[in-house]
Order: sequence, then structure tokens, then C-alpha cells
Amino acid sequence: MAFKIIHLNSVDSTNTYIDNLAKKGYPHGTVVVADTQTAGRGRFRRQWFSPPGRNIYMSILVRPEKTERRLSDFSVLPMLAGIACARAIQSVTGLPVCLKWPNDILLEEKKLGGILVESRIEAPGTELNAFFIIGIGINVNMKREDLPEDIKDMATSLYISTGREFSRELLIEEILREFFRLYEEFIAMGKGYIISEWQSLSTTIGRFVRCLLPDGREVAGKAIAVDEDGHLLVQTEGVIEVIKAGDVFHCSS
Ligand code: BT5
Repeated sequence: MAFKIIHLNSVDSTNTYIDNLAKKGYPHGTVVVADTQTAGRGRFRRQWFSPPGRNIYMSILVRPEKTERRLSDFSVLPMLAGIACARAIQSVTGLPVCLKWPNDILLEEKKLGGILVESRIEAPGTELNAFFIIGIGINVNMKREDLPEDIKDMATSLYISTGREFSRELLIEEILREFFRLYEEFIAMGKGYIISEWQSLSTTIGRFVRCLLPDGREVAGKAIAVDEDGHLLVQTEGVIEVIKAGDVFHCSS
């Protein structure tokens, strides 16, 4: 799969930048990589700490063909991106990274990276016009002293964990290769493989978890699986709760 990378020194958010390119008609496979972000964001408009020269901040534009798959299948894109990142980081560094529901990349139980997928869907009549933005942030060569106080204990970088610096270019190349290979498999075979592969790379499944839902509700129980839409199934006393969004905290192994 051919992709085209646009490199920027500084940008507010690579997701916002590529959204504007997509609205101008840029094609599937457009990638934006920035050296720093002044308004990098996570889910629920949280801030993504994006210092210059050290980490990866990138966005990938995915524009499905009209007939390729049902739109609801694309709910696995955050998982697909997570698998691509985990595989790429493992192959470049040899480190045992894993995935946490819904969108975290973890190393030694700390947050090494995060994924923010945004969708733009217009469906006038039967004509489907949709695109997806896959935002990826990975902490590569950032030092512990670079981290702001509020995330010092929960975040890490490849450098913090190993004391070694890694090539961001190589990692980006490998992530993109894995991402588009998986994307083609997903288009050809559907989302089942993505879900089972995500579960095998995830440390969430089988753990006791505490979930904070966007409406403020809290659910605690054992994470038993993700369903075919990528939702987390949590066994609580008596019922299985279907968690569609929110934050998950791992309680024990
Ligand atoms: C995420 O959100 O984890 C998704 C992050 C996606 C960032 C990429 S960078 C390229 C693209 N362009 C963007 O503007 N965004 C994407 P969430 O699960 O909501 O986690 C956000 C929380 O992670 C924050 O509230 C902090 O607690 C923490 N955090 C912020 N910056 C961090 C960092 N650099 N490393 C680890 N944790 C961080």
C-alpha cells in the first residue's frame, strides 16, 4: 500500500490538520507527521503532551471505498491501530508492549502511547461519504524530567524504560507498514481477526478493572472479552456490562 507522508515542524494537532486536508479531497493513505503539537489532544478533548524533537505525533487518513465494508465494521480502527503500533514497537525495540482498552499502548503498565480515532460521516441518501482520522502519539526519546508532574507516574517512553534512544523515522515506517497491511486484511476478511488479535495483545482481558463511564457511573468487575463492535464486556456481580466508552483502570493481574 502506498502512503504519502507530509512532515511538519509544528502544528496545533495532526488530527486537525489532516481533517482539513481530507475536506480538501486528499486521498486515502495521506499521513501527517509533526515534530511537535501545540494543541495535541486525547479523547474527551484532554490535552496530549507533545514536546518537540522526541516523540511521534502522527495522523493517518483512511477513506473507505463505498462498497468495501459496512460502516459499523470500522469501529475496530482504534484496535487495528493499536495492534499495528504494538507490533511495530516490538519489532524495532524487542520490548514487550501491550494494549489496554480502549486506546492505550502500555509498557511496564505505564502509558507509552495513545490512539485517537475521529470519524466524519456523511450519508446523503444511499451515497456514503466517510473518512476516518487515526491519530497516534508515542513517547519515544522523551526523558522522565521532561514529563509534567500530573503524568509523571503514569506515563513512560522507550527511553525512560530502556535508557536507549530509538529512531522515530524507523518506528513510523514500521507502524505504517503494519497499519496498511492489517487494513488490507480487515477489508478482505472483516473485523473478527482484528478483535482476536487485539485480545491476544491486551492486558485488559482477564483482569479486574474499574471503569469510569462518560456519564460519571463507575463499573467494577472482571474484563472478560471485547465484543464484535470492540466494546469491553465486564462481568460484575450478576450481569455482564457492555462498556462502550470511558476510562479503564487495571486493578490486579
Ligand atoms: C489518548 O487519549 O490516549 C489519545 C492520544 C492521541 C494523541 C495523538 S498525537 C497525534 C494525534 N493528534 C492529536 O491531537 N492527538 C493524536 P486519552 O485516552 O484521553 O488520554 C489522554 C490522557 O493521557 C491525558 O489526560 C493525560 O493524563 C495522559 N497524557 C497526556 N499526554 C501524554 C503523553 N505524552 N504520554 C502519556 N500520557 C499522556
